[in-house]
Amino acid sequence: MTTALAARRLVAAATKRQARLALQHVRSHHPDPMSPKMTKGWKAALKEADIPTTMADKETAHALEMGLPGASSIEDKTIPTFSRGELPHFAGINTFLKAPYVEDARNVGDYDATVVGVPFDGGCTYRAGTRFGPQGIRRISALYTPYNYEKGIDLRESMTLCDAGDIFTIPANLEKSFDQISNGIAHIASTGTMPIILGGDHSIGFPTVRGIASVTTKNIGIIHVDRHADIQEKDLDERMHTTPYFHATNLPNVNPKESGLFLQANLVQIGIGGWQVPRPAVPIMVERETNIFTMDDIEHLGIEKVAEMALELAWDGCDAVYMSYDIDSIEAAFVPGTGWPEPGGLLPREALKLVGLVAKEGLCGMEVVEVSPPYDHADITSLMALRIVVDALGAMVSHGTMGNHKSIIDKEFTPF
Ligand SMILES: [Mn+2]
Repeated sequence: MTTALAARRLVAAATKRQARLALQHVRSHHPDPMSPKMTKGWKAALKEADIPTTMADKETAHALEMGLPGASSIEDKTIPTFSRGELPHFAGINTFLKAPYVEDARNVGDYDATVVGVPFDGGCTYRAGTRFGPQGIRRISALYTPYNYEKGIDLRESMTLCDAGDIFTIPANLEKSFDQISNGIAHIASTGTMPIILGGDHSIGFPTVRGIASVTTKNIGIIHVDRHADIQEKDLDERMHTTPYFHATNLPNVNPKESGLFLQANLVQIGIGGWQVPRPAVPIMVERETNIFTMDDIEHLGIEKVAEMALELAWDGCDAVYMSYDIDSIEAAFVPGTGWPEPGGLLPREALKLVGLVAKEGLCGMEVVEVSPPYDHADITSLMALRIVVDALGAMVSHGTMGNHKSIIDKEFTPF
């Protein structure tokens, strides 16, 4: 027998075997051979064709104009010589999502949302390093496209985003840094653009909200996701990252309700628990009736229910809601690059679900805090923080609530 004939017989035998196996594996319980077309995955695929590429085309043309035509051997004539815009993902000067850098801070109002870094770790009571948080999040954001397959949206086509760089913080001085931060955030908010703040430790949670609250007469509710309560008056004799919600809920328009003996804060605290909640925080939580959901509550009620209750409580008597997201609310295994890691928190899928549900009703601003790149591994903590931001934006764009907060800005910017 020739080698060729032997090979043909082997192939024939293999084909028969495969046919036999295929018959054995017919799934009788499968409801409908066409049902894969019923999945969200398939529907999302179809949706892509409906999304315009107007802004992407504009960006490509701009990149070519700025970066000069590519070498003659490059077949794709949209590729410039100097990388400009999104591609390649590993190249370029790294703003957040490679959004335009707005050097003249007076121009942030030209955009729907403005990313601003607050590189500050003077409020850390254990591990520092969050001064590198904004850089860490920006660096890994180069990985992302503005398109989300499942949501069927492309941020580039449905909103405008810029990066205003960082606030000039004063490393050794909390109070001066707070004033700088409030100044910056008040300016950003006063222009009508939505501030997206990349922390920084959580001490910035007070001056960020103070900045927004200063340009409106309306009431602001806060949804605070964290493993820690962050509501004692002082820690180590200063307004450290364990204290922002004591001071934020002292602001007149962040604490609008009076119920009985107590001033009831429009603060909702989600994910609180474990062995790191300082006891001095707890009586304040009780006194101000902050609305507390532990991980057990989340397990018992489910993420959807918790989000629904949080929205109801935060919006009650308020005209806008701010979201403060502490990355340490997520299970420590997923966010090693943070100051006070605590096991037993949210899983990434739960966190993203929660953020999407909270943001869909619109936010007047948001922050992601406590990312400490020096303690991170393979950028995973920064990546998670990036997802929190883009998922919030995605939810707002999907639900048409981006820009809704503009109506509350009714006071002129007054410097701190
Ligand atoms: Mn925390």
